[in-house]
Parts: sequence; structure tokens; C-alpha cells
Amino acid sequence: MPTNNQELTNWVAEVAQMTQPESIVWCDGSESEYDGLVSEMLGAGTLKTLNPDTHPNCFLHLSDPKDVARVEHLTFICTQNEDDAGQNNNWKPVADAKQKMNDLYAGCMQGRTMYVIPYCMGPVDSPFSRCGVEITDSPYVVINMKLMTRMGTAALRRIEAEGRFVRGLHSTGELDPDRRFIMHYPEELSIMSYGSGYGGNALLGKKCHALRIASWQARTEGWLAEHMLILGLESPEGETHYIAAAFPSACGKTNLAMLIPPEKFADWKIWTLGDDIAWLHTDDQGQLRAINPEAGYFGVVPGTNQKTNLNAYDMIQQNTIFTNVGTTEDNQPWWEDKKVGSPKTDWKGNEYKEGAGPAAHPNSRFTVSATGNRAYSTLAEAPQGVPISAIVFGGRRRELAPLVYQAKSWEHGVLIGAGVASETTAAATGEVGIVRRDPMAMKPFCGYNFADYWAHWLSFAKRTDTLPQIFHVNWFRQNEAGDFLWPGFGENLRVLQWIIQRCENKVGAKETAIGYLPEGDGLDVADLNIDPQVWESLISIDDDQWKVEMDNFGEYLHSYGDRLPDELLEQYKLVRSALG
Ligand code: SAT
Ligand code: MN
Repeated sequence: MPTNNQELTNWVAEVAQMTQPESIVWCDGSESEYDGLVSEMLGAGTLKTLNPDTHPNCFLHLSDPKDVARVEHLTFICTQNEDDAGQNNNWKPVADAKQKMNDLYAGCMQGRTMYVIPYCMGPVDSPFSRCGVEITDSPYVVINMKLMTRMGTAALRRIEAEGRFVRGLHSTGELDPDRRFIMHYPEELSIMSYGSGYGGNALLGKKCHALRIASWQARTEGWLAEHMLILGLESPEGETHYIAAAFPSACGKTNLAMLIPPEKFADWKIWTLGDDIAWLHTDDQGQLRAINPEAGYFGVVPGTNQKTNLNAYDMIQQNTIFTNVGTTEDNQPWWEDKKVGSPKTDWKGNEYKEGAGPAAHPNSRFTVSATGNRAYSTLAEAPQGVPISAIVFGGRRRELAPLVYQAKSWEHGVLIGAGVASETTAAATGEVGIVRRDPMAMKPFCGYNFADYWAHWLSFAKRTDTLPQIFHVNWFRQNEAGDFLWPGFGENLRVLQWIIQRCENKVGAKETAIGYLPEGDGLDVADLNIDPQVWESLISIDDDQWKVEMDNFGEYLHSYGDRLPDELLEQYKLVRSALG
């Protein structure tokens, strides 16, 4: 597939010269191309067909056992000045990083096919979308990019018309963890990834482009690239409010984005616009609007069942790529907490043995087109995106953070976002269950210095006076015995409803040092039979715990030194002094 874009033609030729592939394929994004690659992978044994009667058009890929998650310690932001990357990122000088990568790439595609994937993040006809081209030697990457992005001919036409694109070069290399790097060059809008086939390391349109590179582009161009789901909440009267929400990886973003209203709210409806990434812009009227740059879901499989997420459960019964799950006797995919069936093989392809670890890897994933979700909103294709009423931050905190609270202003909301912290999960390699600071849920994804990023967030107050309200939620409070205090899942709708009522000034709230909290009966939980003392603890704060938290947070903020925006420090001082 020839292109009239000289820059792209030259780059493809240069990469081919360096990596020496056996052949070059320009991907057109067609169904027949997808089917052809699936057949090839089935032939090569890198993909297996799952039970076609129960799971039509579903396939299983088992990765290298040492390549199952993002690798933050091997992920770098490479800029001319180290300070521009900030202490929130690993940094390497541009020239050193390129040298290292070019050495790894030399001859790395010998005997392999090199695929050229033009893709568009966001609807192809949206002014807010941005294009990229990924070159890869992995057919697994191609079929996943097909589900996750708008890829192929239409994207290439847009690139030719616009004359610009993000360059992403990927090779699975030898999958050697000692020869694995994910390098980003935001100043030249390019990415180099080597040695991993895992989603966030290899599907370069996702975290690498749509967050790390896009966050840099967004600051330059005056918008925001965020680790946020987008959902629509439709009331029985037919009015829909859109909410964008940021949570660290594997904190239930996909479940919230696909929430099914509980019986009591059966006449409410949740529409899914996106489950992972949002690009936000202010429009001519000053309204903040969001598009989802992605076209599919790359979701955590374990824990998905008919009770926790029926829409996702049903969505992944067909047309889905499973990575690193187990299988049942009759070749259906199986994972922990599926609640039906039992495992015969595990995610390494061995016979499952009870007590010898889980059948599915805790970070096993499904890849599926967003249109397979019955709550899919066609507005995900709207070029102007959807208007955002509320921004919600959240984390996984056993203690401290109440169920929900509201910021007193945009600037205070930025402080709340900067204060997001969460107990770690299995989406990244490392220890699980440790509290780590994760501002705006962007710690692994902000492509520049957090101090500059907060300044950019604060600058929106000067762009418009109709910004959304900002909130913080925590679904994960536990008692000493480890029981969750809040039922979560569908019942989270009650919290979303309170959030919308607050945006419309329809419900009161009590003012505290950290923000506005629900009044006793302001949030409708009467029929949930929550112990009144437990309920009280969910909607109040412990000043002493908060003083400790704020002191820790203060130290963290100060570690950004002189670049920290004064306004953020002001907001910090207001909260800290209100706590006494
Ligand atoms: O990084 S991935 O996109 O592969 C998964 C996640 O952490 O959200
Ligand atoms: Mn994510």
C-alpha cells in the first residue's frame, strides 16, 4: 500500500534497512487482513481457537511467562533536559537512548514480517483525534491494534492529508527481560519499544501514544490527555450527564464504565464511552468535552463474572482475544472468579493443579471491540465528543478516604487529583498491596514533569469559568477483618447520582477540611441495610489520619522543588490548616 507521504515512506525504508525484515506488509485494517493474520498465528501455534460453539471467533494467546505486564522500571521519557521529564519519570538522554535501541534493532526482524500500521486515536473525522504509525514484527500486535484503534486505510488517508503522525517502532526481540526497553521521545513525538509483546509495552497506540506522548502534545496544544474512563448516566427522564473518572490501573475502571444499575435504579441507564483513556478539550463555549481515543477494551479478565460485570461478561463470549487465561475441559476460557466451569489448563499451557497458583494470570486480559458492549454509546464516534459534567478521581484505600467528597473549586480539585494514592495491583510488575502516590492516576503515564502537568491543569481555570466539578471516590474501605464496607459494583450508581445532584445544586452537603461530603441521608442508601456506624464512617473523616496523610503528601509535593506551582501550594496550605 504505497503512500504519498514522503516522511513515512522514508522512515519505513530506514527501519527496514536497520531491522532487515523478510517482508513488509502495509496494514489496511480490513476484516480479511485480520482473519488472515489469525489463520497464520493459528498455524504457527501462537494463537489457539477457543470452543467455537460457546465462544465464536475467540482466540487464546499465551505470552512468554516473563512478559505479562507493563515494566515501569524499563520505561523512559527521553528529553533534552532531564528536568522536563521530571522525577516522576525514568529519564535517559535522547542520544544515548537511541544508540541503545538502534543496537537492539540491528537485524532484529530477520526472518520476520514487518507490519506497518497506520492508526488514528479517536474518530477519524474528529479534529481532536491524533494519528500514529506503528511498525512492528508482531502479528499479535496487529490484531490487537485492529480491535483497539481505528487502523488502516482511513487513518493513512488522514495522515496524508495532515502530514503528521506519531512514530512508534516495536519489535518483540527475543523477549529477554534484560534486553527490554520502552523509550519515549516526546519532543519529536516518537516511541521505541523492544523486547516485550505485552499490551501496554507493545500496543503503542495505548499508553505510549495516547497518554505519554499525547500528554506532552496536549500541554503544547492546550488540552488534556488523561487516564480516565468516560460514561454517560441517563436518568429516567432521559437526561444524560457525562462523567470522566481517573483510577489507577486495575481499580475497577472497566467495571464502573460498564456499570449495571441495581434493581432499585432499573430505569436508569449507563452508557460506556470509554474505559481507560480520555482526551479533554474546552469548546468555543468553554464547555469541557471528551473523546475516547481508543476503539476497544484491553481489560483485566479475572474477577469478571455475571454479577460483577454482566455487560463485560457477555461481551467477551464472542469476537475476543484472550491473553494468559486458563481453559476448561471443553476448551472454554477460564479465569479465577468466573464462577462457572473449572480449569483444565493454566495460563502457561500446563495442566492446572490446585494449589499451584492461579489458572489465569492475575493480569490476564481480554481484547475486544467497544461495539461489542451492549452499553456502547454511539457518541463514542461523535467528532466533538461529549460534554463532561464531573471529573472523578479515585484510588484503592483501605482506610482514610471517604466514599465520596467534592472539591471546593477547580484549583482544590487539582490538589485532590495530585493527592491520589492507591494500593498497588497486578497490572504492573512489582509488589502488590503497597500504597503508592499516583497523581491523577497518571504516575506511569505522564510524559513530562508532574509539576508542569499540575500547572497545566490549573491553567484551565483561566481558560473558562464553566469547568466541571471535581470529586474523589473510594469504593475500597475495609474494616479490620478485611470486609469491604461498601457493596460497590452496581451500587456505585448511588454515588454517581449524588455527584450529578451536586453538579446541579440539587442536594446539600457538609463542608469539611478536605471538601464537601454527603449529609446522612443526602445519598440514597436506606435500602442497603448498612450499619449506621459503618455508614457514618464512610461519609466522615478522621482528622488525625488526614493530618498524617497531608503531611506525607506535603513532603511529596515539596520534592518537586521550585517547579511546583504556587497555586497548588496555596491549596495545600488551605486544607492543611483547616485540619488544625
Ligand atoms: O498498560 S496496559 O494498557 O497494558 C493495562 C493497564 O495497566 O491499563
Ligand atoms: Mn489503564
